[in-house]
Amino acid sequence: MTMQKSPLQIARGNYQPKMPVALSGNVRLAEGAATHSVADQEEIKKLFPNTYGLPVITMEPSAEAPAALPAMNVGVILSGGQAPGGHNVISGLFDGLKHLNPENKLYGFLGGPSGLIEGKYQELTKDIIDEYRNTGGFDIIGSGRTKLEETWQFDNGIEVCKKLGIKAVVIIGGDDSNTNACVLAEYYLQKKCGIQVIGCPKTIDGDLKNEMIETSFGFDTACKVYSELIGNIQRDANSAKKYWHFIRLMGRSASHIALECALQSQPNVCLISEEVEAKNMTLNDIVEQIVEVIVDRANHGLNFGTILIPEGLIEFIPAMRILIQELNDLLAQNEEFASLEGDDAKREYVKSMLSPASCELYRSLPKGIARQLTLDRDPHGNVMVSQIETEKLLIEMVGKRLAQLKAAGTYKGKFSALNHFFGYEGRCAIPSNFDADYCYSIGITATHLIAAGKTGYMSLVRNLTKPAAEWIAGGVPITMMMNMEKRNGKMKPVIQKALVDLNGAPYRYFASHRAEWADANTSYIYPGPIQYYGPTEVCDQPTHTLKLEQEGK
Ligand code: FBP
Repeated sequence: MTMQKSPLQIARGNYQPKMPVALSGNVRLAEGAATHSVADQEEIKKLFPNTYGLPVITMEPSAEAPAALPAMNVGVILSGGQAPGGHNVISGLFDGLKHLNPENKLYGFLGGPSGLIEGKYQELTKDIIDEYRNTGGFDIIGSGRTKLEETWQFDNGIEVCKKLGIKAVVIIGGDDSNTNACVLAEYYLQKKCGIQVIGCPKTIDGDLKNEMIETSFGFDTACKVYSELIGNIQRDANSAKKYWHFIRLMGRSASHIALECALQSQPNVCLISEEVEAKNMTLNDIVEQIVEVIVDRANHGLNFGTILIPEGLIEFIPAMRILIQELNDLLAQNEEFASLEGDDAKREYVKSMLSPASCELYRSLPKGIARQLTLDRDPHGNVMVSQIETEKLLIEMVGKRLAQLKAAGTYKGKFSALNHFFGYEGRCAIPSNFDADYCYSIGITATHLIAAGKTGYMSLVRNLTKPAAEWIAGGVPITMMMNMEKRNGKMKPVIQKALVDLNGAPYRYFASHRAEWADANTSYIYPGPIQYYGPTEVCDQPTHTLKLEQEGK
């Protein structure tokens, strides 16, 4: 059965991603100086003797055609949460491979990393790839969150790759998946099995970025989708003038998405988890901050507004963090807890095991939220913050506080609140031109790294605030991004996560404007939907975050 398509889907199928000049003809790889990990250099060097210290690579245009290479097979894995542009990384890989040698083959491992371990795969042919060019989603081969960490998994991977004649595996994932890519690359070098591993920087959360990686793919599209929705809500709020909208946004621990959406839409309040932590704020402090804005606007006759809440907020409130840590330890492989029937029994058990301070906090939370805090962790040990309805918790607490103020005669407004959570709405959107172009280049770049025999590298495309023709492509050793962190009670080498930098230009811009956005002169921006065709200033703009970080504007 042929897939039915909208006119936009059909048009996007024919879109030609814009590419850096350096990737459009023959390419040579230039190597820089040896690198070091971002921290804990001695430990990381010891753990990664074969992949530590490799040079950064830059792709340069070359007048010479590359030496003909024998045909090769490559495997690709999509790992973790969906992010717009994943299909374009795969199309870039496919086109790059076929350009090098039409006999080259690309295999997709199905359902994430488990596809490699279990030998579940599909050859990706031109017909398949053409169906998915410039589309959102990860449905071409599916994704999964299986953690690649055990030797038996790596060894199964060798067997599967040998069977398929696979020379290299490309892992498209976030910080945890790329950490695994590096561990795998090191193991395969130690085993001398000849299988290369290349990572690609994916996540809507925007927290996989550093000195070399300017942004992860998907962040641009997801933020544009959420900002459109926030803008629409703001226009509705400004028309009806009767609701306060509490909008929680995906993004895991980091508040990059909330911050970017605030820069795009100028809401009345945007909470930034990293600031909450730096100021050691309690839940009550946050409530007071929101209440102050609501009361002030009510004094001007405005009983409406928008409040953005990063989904990871709860983990950054110091007392909550302690509670969550205690719950993590308590729930880790706890069969007694798992065997309890019903929410009440579980709640009583948890209360009996917590420290007195955490127990008090746990008891003070609405039951629904307390239950959400005890839901299963993901395979990397993370609390699934997307399941915790912080926006409802805040509505309840703000409502109670306003009622007190009303009773005391210091608040005369009306408080009617609506809750929203935007996350899944943006993760599979049709990639913006930025993400479509960026991802295609990431895929092509990965092919060149493979052809040059590189392993333990992340495919890199930078200079992203410039037109695509001026982008710089290359590779960065994954060990360069690593440090040691405590995971499940043990120190482990991991890619350092980038949280919002409170000294960085995006946050500073926000902090210096938020008072204007909060006050009675409503200054909402209505960004409107992503545009794929039209003037470049409408269609090809990167995020405000990227522009502020790279160019200070
Ligand atoms: P990645 O870190 O794998 O890119 O996932 C991003 C994310 O969308 C987070 O923002 C969110 O908290 C989480 O995935 C939700 O996970 P799930 O898809 O398993 O519900």
